[in-house]
Amino acid sequence: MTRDGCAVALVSGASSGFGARTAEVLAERGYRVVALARRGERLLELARSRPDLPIHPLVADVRDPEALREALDGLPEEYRDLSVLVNNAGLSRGLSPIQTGEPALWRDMIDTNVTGLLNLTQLVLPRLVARGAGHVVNIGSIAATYPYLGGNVYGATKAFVHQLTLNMRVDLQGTGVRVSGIAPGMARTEFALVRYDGDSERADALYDGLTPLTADDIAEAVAWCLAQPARVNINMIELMPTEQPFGLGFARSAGAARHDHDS
Ligand code: NDP
Ligand code: 8X3
Repeated sequence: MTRDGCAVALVSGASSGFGARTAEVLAERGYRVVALARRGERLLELARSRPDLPIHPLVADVRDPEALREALDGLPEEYRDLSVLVNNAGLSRGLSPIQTGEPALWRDMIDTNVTGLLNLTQLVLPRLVARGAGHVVNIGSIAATYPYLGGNVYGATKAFVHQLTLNMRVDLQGTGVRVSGIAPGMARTEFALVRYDGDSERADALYDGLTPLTADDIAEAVAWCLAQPARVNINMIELMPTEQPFGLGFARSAGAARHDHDS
C-alpha cells in the first residue's frame, strides 16, 4: 500500500491481450499498475489511451534477470511498494509434433514461460513476504492439463506453472501472501499470431466454429481472485469457451487438424 492508500500491482505481458486488459481493469479497481513487457511503444499506447488511470509502463524482458532488476529498481516511488504480481507474460511458438519440433522454439517457450516467470517471481516475491501481505496470480493454461496435437512443449511449460502455483501456496503458508492460478482455454489475443509466427490467416482460422474467450474474461477472473477477503485463497480457476472441447478442439476435425499440424 502506498502512502495514499493505493495498492500497487505489477502485470507482466501487459503490452497485449490478457495483460493489457488486466492492467486496465486493476487500475479501474483502484490499483496503481506497473505494466511490464518488451514493447515499450505498446505500453505507452496503453497508458496514453487511459490518462485517467495510474498505469506505469516498464520495459523489460522477463528472460533477462539483470535487466528486470534494474527496471524494478528504477520504479518511481509511488509504484515501488508492490503487493500484487500477475505473472502473465508468456507465449507459444509453433505447433509441430514433438518428433519434428524446433529446439530454438522450445527454448523460447521454456525461457519465457518457465525461467522468465521465475526471474520475475524471485525479484518481486520477497517484497510481498516482507510486507506480510500480497497476492501472486500465475496465468497457466488448459494446455497444462489436456494434451493436444502439437501442444507438447507449450503444454509442459504450463504444467510447470500449474505445479509451481500449488507449491508456492505451500511455501508461502503463514506469510500472508496468497497464490492463485488461472488456466484459460482458447482466447482471441495476439497469442495465436505469435504461435503461427505472424501468419494472421492461420491464427484467425484457429477460432473458426467457436466463440473464443476474451482478454476481458481473464482480466475479470484475476480481479475476482484479488477481491476476495484475506481469509480466502482462490487456488485455481479453469475457464474455456463454452463451445471448446478439451484441448484445442481438433476433435471437431481430426483429419484437418493433423494436416494443419504437420505443416
Ligand atoms: P499475447 O501474445 O496477446 O500477449 C503476450 C504478452 O506477453 C505480451 O504482452 C508480450 O509482450 C508478453 N511477453 C512475451 N514474451 C515476453 C518477455 N520475454 N518479456 C516480457 N514480456 C513478454 O497473448 P495472451 O494475452 O493470450 O497471453 C498471455 C498469457 O496467457 C500467456 O502466458 C499465455 O501463454 C497465456 N494463455 C493464453 C491463452 C490464449 O488462448 N490466448 C490461453 C491460455 C493461456 P512483448 O512482446 O511486448 O514483450
Ligand atoms: C492457450 C490455450 O487451448 O490455445 O494456452 O492451448 S490453448
